[in-house]
Parts: sequence; structure tokens; C-alpha cells
Amino acid sequence: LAGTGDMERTFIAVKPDGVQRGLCGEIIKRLEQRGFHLVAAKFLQASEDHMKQHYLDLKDMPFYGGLCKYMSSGPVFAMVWEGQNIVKLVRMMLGETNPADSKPGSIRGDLCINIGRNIIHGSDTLENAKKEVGLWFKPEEFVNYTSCFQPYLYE
Ligand code: DAT
Ligand code: MG
Repeated sequence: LAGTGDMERTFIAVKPDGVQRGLCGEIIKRLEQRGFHLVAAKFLQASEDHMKQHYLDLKDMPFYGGLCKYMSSGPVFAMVWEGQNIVKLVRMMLGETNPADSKPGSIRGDLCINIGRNIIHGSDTLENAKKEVGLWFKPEEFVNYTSCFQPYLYE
């Protein structure tokens, strides 16, 4: 297909607060309706060490310890989604890191209030997406299939 040269994968996780608040379905719905393609998913409680690795870039921030503890305190819904330019498009769908700065219509702008309970993670760059996908998923956890929507989403 033409126009599909910049197909990317990104790592998305519904955080423990999003899971507890019953927002997995709403988040998956938005990603599906945009036209993105789900290639891997699992429901798990991550270890604190795993979250420290995931957020390693933030290790010098004052909130790093609390963030990693919180992220490992309950279940997360971890997913890999695929689409053209998806890393950037999902970041736009998330809104800002602080829900208070997020526009209505964005996931954080519609569904949460506080920076420490912002319900969803999405990779910020293609390089970090590759790292995070590799940290969370093994090669055999991916499902390869063709979406019947593909010719209607991409020219
Ligand atoms: P994002 O999740 O938008 O990529 P980030 O990578 O800068 O944001 O930070 C990771 C998470 O850490 C973020 O989703 C919520 C938390 N966090 C960021 N800044 C914070 C702050 N100033 N106080 C408390 N938690 C913060
Ligand atoms: Mg980030």
C-alpha cells in the first residue's frame, strides 16, 4: 500500500488509576476508532524494578521513586499499537503530561485531573517506543494479522 512507509509501533499502558477507574475500554475504543491496529496486549502487575527501568530517564526527578511505586501498586493494561506516524498521533491524543494543561477532547483532558494520576502512558519518541516495546513484550507475544480496514485508512 502507498503511504504506509512510515508505519510505526508505540507502547501504551493504562496505568493502575485508569484500570481501577474502569477506563481501559474507553481508551481502547479511542485507539480503535482512530484506526490504529492492536498488535500485542497483556494485563499484569509490573514489579517496581520493571517500572524503574521503564522510567529510567526520569531517575533524577523528585517524583521518580513515588512514580515507580505507584505504577507497580496495581494492574496495568500494556499494549502495542501500530499505525502511520502513531507515536506522535497518540501523544496528541493523550494531551499534556499534566491533565490540567490538557485540552478537552484529549484523553487526559477528558478523563483525569491530577498529574500523578494521569491514567495513561504513551511513548514520546520513536526511539523510546522501540525501547519500551522491547522492555514490555517478547517477540512471541505479537500477533501478525491484516486489518480489513487497511485500504480504507491508508491511500
Ligand atoms: P508523560 O507521561 O506525559 O510522558 P513524563 O514522561 O515526563 O510524562 O513523566 C512520566 C510520568 O511521571 C507522568 O505521566 C506523571 C509523572 N510526573 C511527571 N511529572 C510529574 C510531576 N511534576 N509531579 C508528579 N508526577 C509527575
Ligand atoms: Mg514520558
